[in-house]
Amino acid sequence: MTMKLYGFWRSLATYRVRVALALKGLKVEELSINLLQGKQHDDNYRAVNPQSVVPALVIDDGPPLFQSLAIIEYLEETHPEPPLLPQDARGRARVRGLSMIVACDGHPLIVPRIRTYLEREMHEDEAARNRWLQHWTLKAVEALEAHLAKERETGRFCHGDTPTMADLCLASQVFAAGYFDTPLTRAPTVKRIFDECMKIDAFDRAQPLKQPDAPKNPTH
Ligand SMILES: N[C@@H](CCC(=O)N[C@@H](CS)C(=O)NCC(=O)O)C(=O)O
Repeated sequence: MTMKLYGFWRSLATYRVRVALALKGLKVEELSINLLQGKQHDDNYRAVNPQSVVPALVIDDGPPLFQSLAIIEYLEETHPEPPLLPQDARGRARVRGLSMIVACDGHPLIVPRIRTYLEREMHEDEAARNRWLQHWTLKAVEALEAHLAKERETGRFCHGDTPTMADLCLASQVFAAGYFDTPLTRAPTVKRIFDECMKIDAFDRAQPLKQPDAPKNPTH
């Protein structure tokens, strides 16, 4: 089996998939699509993912898989060990819910195409755009915190004592907070779980600045 992951060093959705692949011990060839240079809009990448977003995962000569949560669920079904979803339906609903706070509600508001639209179509200046990015980043962090701090299913990780899909999403959201100088002071549980995640090699090695296509002296 060969796997090709189309991604980009600072892509948070790619990060989620990269960690899932690493946790499951799957080897993948990574192909960098430079989002800062707009390469996601090139015809040859649109042939892979017509939405012009990363990640996309191509397995053997099958059709590309797209959307990070769908890809992670596919990996979970085809490579169940170690599990990234709980055994019980209620637990799976909680993990998926936490994941979606990030992947469906928080993250979509801060991606390059939204930032470009705010700038070019809405004529928002940089200060206003930064307010937007920080606001929506913090909202997702606070929503995670509200669940994690009070729910008894929270353990060393988001759901119990082993990492689940929710932790991949939480970690990606904390990288977003880093990109946009969003303090985590009001989210101590999120910060604690992030620190636990980063003790695991798969989370650490997948992090944006450790990718081969990351710049040596990055600016956000
Ligand atoms: N919901 C998608 C998000 C995909 C997405 O927006 N990816 C970003 C990078 S993290 C991207 O490629 N953006 C390109 C753009 O906005 O032009 C997922 O979870 O896979």
